[in-house]
Order: sequence, then C-alpha cells, then structure tokens
Amino acid sequence: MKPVILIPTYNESIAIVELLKSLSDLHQTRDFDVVILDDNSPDKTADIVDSLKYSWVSVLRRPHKAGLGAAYRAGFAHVLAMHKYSQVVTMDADGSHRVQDLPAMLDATNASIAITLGTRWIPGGSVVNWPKSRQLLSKSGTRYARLALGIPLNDLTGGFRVYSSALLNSLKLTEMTATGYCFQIEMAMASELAGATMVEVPITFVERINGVSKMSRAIVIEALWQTTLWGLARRLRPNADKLHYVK
Ligand SMILES: Nc1nc2c(ncn2[C@@H]2O[C@H](COP(=O)(O)OP(=O)(O)OP(=O)(O)O)[C@@H](O)[C@H]2O)c(=O)[nH]1
Ligand SMILES: [Mg+2]
Repeated sequence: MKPVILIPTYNESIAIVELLKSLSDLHQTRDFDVVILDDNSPDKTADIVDSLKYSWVSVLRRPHKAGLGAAYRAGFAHVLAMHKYSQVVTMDADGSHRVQDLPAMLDATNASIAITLGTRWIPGGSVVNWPKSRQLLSKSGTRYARLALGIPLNDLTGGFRVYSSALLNSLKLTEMTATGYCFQIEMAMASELAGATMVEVPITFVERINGVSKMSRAIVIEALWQTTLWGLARRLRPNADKLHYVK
C-alpha cells in the first residue's frame, strides 16, 4: 500500500512538467503513484505528460472541462477501485502546492479515518506573491464557511490535502455535487461527519508562475451560495447531512 497523488489539470502543459520534475526528485526516496486528471486540455497537457514516460505517472483522460469537483470525484473512484493505495493526495498542478511540504503532510497522522489539510492560515503557514485582495477572499471564504458550518478548521478552501483511503471509502462520493472551491468545503464537511481525525499542517502557498487561473466569479458565487444552503440545512435538519454523506 502506498500513496497516490491526484493532480487535476486544465491547460497546465508548462506547470505540470515542472511539478512532475519536483515529484520525481521526491520519488527517489518515497514510493507513490501520480494520476493526472485531465479534462481534454486544448494545450495537450495529457499528451505531454504521457511523453515524459514516468512509470509511476498515469493520465485519466476526461472528455471535456467539467470542473474541479467532477475531476476529483472521477479520480477518487478510479484510484479506490484499484485497492492498492493507503492515502489519496490532492494537489494543484500550477506549482502553488510545494512538493517540499508533502512529506510532512503524508506523515502527519496514522489514524485510519483521517484527513490532513495543508493550511495557509495557521502559524508556520504563508502565501507568496498573492495580492492582498486574494488573501482577503481566501481568508473570508474560510471564515464564512467555518461560521456557517461550524467546522473548526483554518483553511477550508485549500486543495492540498491527504485523505486516508478508508475515509474516502466511508463517504458517499457520488452524492457530492460541488464544482469549484466549494468541493473542498464539501469534502471537509463530509470528512468531519464521518468522524475523521483532522490534522492541519502549515504550508507555504506560492502564486502560480505559469499558465492561467481557472478561478472565476461563478466559482466564488457557487461557494458562497452552497455554503449558505449547507449551513441552513445543518441547522434545520442536523442529522440529515450525515446520512447524506456517510455510508
Ligand atoms: N481537470 C480539471 N482541472 C481543473 C479544472 N479547473 C481547474 N483545474 C485545475 O485545478 C487546479 C486549481 O485550479 P487553479 O486555476 O489553479 O485555481 P486556483 O488555484 O484556485 O486559483 P489561482 O490561485 O488563480 O491559481 C489546477 O491544477 C487547475 O489546472 C477543471 O475544470 N478540470
Ligand atoms: Mg492555482
């Protein structure tokens, strides 16, 4: 049993080559696989990854751009069906999540039902080259989700995480619907409902250098709207969401 790292990509042909190079350095000392979740990127990200011929990297090719949440759900189903991974890592392709923070995250807990969250907004965590406006958006998003959902975590929208396979297997992943950032919030909420051990590890988040952000106003609005609905539902029917998310 070893970890597998899921990396969603849409037009990340330059950044993904850099990231896989850094991961190959780590691969000298730790065993893991990587699965790229590519939504038929017009810039041929998938073909470029295949051409690198890393034996421990594969590409799950999806027909069209369907959002981060959908890519991750397909990726989770794909790797869990193989029954050979102990942990499932989620990581952005754009260099914002540093490979050097990964070992501490993988080693953070031995609990069988567990989620480890790479967290920017705790002591030791930081962001590099993010404008104040973007920092404010991220911090306010987490604060709002924390308040609305009552989840005691400090970075609910971040995408650098380690899930134990046992946790993912205990969740009804097909019941999840969120597309953008709120997929991360939904996964944190479901993990808490499943009684997961939740560990936060400080990370340094670096603004992307290559490629173009896929963040949009629609993604922010979806997160705000969904979080408000989930918060209301939790107050009105406190046990319903556990039944909804946990097997
Ligand atoms: N497969 C797939 N990947 C996506 C999709 N949208 C975003 N991604 C990937 O998800 C990761 C995060 O997306 P980003 O555009 O970097 O969004 P972000 O990190 O929230 O925002 P920035 O700070 O602006 O970079 C990147 O690796 C993207 O390529 C999508 O619809 N499908
Ligand atoms: Mg990014």
